[in-house]
Amino acid sequence: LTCALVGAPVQTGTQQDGCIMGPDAFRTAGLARTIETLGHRVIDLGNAAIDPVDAMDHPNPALRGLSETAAWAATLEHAAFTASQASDLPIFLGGDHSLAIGTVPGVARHAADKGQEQFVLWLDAHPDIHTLDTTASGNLHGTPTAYFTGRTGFDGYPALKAPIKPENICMMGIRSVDPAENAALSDSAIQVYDMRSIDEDGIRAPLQGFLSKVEAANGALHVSLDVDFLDPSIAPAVGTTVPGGATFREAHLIMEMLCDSGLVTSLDLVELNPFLDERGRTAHLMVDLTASLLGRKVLDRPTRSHQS
Ligand code: DIR
Ligand code: MN
Ligand code: MN
Ligand code: MN
Repeated sequence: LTCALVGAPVQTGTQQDGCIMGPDAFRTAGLARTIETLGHRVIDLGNAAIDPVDAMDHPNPALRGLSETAAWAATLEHAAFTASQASDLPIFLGGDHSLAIGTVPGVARHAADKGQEQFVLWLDAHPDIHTLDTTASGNLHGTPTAYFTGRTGFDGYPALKAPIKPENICMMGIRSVDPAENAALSDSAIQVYDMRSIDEDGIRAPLQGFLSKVEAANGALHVSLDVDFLDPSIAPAVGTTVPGGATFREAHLIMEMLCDSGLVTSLDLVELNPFLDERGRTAHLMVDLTASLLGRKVLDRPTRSHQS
């Protein structure tokens, strides 16, 4: 495969500074080298950037970073679309999770051009399904899934060319949901596997079910991996840790199954705040998870080739 690295040093979607260093922390942790060791080609497209923006008004006084975040949407949509054309697998290095307002629409436009449906696997403690009106924290990293599924109330954001169908989204690891998000999820066809469901049934059957749907539709699959999907005991470098997250093996098994499926066409690595890390530990774990997704394994097992 050819993997394209796209740095997205977005931190206007959060309260705490530090995600701006995420892309370089992933590079420092050896992401490119690790991927090359697995027999793939890596092109590093550098970091995307936005121009200075004018302030945008909104009736919700809690909102912060609105104009900058809306500007990132257009920049990253374009970067994601271009990187999808230039590679088999773009990897977006965050940056906070608001970057998915650009990466997901960009890869979805590429899929639509190829006549493919876009699917999204959302690995996160949070569903990030607030609108600009419902967010109480005002942190826009809590809003991307609402935007890219085409919910209203994102005035001033780019119009969506290829909104994601809720039934094409699978969320896993969820364990922190605000009341307005709960209402949004119960009204929607998004498949949500919260931590209780993972405790009870594991990840294998639900993930296999979702991957079968993607395969049957001949779809493109975007994986959005938030550091806080992982338990804070193994991944402390994130501003919004929530206890009771995915274990080391649950996370690797997901990546190994994704690798075996050959279905993944793009990946977000988000919410890493290197300032909160212990000697790059979380960055290294995220790199190792990416390695499992791209073919690192203990024993030889058959793997289907990646669709391009
Ligand atoms: C909370 C926390 N739901 C909020 N959100 C996120 O601020 O809206 N943390 N996304 O990653
Ligand atoms: Mn492609
Ligand atoms: Mn998130
Ligand atoms: Mn999260």
